[in-house]
Amino acid sequence: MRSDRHGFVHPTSSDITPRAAYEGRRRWLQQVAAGALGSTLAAWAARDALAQDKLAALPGTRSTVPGAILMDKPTPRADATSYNNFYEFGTDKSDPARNAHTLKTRPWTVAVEGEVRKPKVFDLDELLKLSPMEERIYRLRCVEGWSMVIPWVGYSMAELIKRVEPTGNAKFVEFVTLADPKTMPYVGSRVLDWPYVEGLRLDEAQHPLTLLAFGMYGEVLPNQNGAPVRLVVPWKYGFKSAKSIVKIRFVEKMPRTAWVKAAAQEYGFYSNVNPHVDHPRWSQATERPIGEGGGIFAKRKPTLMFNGYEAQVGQLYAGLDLAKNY
Ligand SMILES: Nc1nc2c(c(=O)[nH]1)N[C@H]1C(S)=C(S)[C@@H](COP(=O)(O)O)O[C@H]1N2
Ligand SMILES: [Mo]
Repeated sequence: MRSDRHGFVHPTSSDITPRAAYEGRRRWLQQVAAGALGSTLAAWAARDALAQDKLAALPGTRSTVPGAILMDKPTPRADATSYNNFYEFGTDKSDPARNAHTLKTRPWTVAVEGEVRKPKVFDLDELLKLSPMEERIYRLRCVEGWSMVIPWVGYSMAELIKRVEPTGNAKFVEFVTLADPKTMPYVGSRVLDWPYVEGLRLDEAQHPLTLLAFGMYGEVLPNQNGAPVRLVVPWKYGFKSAKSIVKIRFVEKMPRTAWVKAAAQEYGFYSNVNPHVDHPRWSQATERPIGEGGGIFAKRKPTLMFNGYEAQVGQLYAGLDLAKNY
């Protein structure tokens, strides 16, 4: 089973498991039958369920990292928590909010290993206390062409990196996320090669804007947004921001990420937001802000180089051909 970047499931190959084939076909039939109205109703149902959620408060002091506070109005929380990409829970935007209640976020550990002098398995409570929580308002730009403005809570990934002391051989950082078929219904499918793996160059991971996030909107992360801990890399397309991380590996070679494995010609390792380099199937010049009304007819706005963070991160790529290193 494969889905395209618009979330439609195409049940094509014959080597899929019977269950995945059944679910894929059923979903597809539902989508065809229900059309846009069905999706809208599903989104409303998910919002309704969310309104009853009680999440623990997780405040953060306003970050002083340059570029960390975007002046744009944040996306309404109801949109940021009901329009998601988290393929472990389904490929529809409304699937994660509906399905991710099965995710067990405690106990939770994150193993930090590989080319480091001090490898360590961190318990979530240790990670929560590792460094003071900051609030940061970042734009998240999905490769599909939509964007949100989200007040995250967390601290710089650099805080964790300095505690494990990378060796001279550490050139890249690999982020491995949970792949539990018991709690994640789509991990049995072939939508992606699980676990969802992402990666950064070490200097990108060490950049102060690279955020290890534990919360949003002053509360702990809702499951569908990547609880209990995720990455947020604001100058890269949203898929670099791996959710529900369980392992962080420091390595010498460029990691093969889940999206590179799925379609290397479409999703490169760097995936810096770049309005001048189009995706092979669509333009990246503009984006649709979610939550400003108008649905799919909402007014699009220009996408900015490095998602607006060029002043802070442009120098990381001096001399790199960004059309080749997409
Ligand atoms: N583990 C995991 N992380 C993931 C994804 C995913 O499918 N699985 N989707 C990515 C994509 S494509 C985007 S746009 C963002 C969406 O984050 P949000 O739902 O919190 O806005 O999460 C990213 N992280
Ligand atoms: Mo995305």
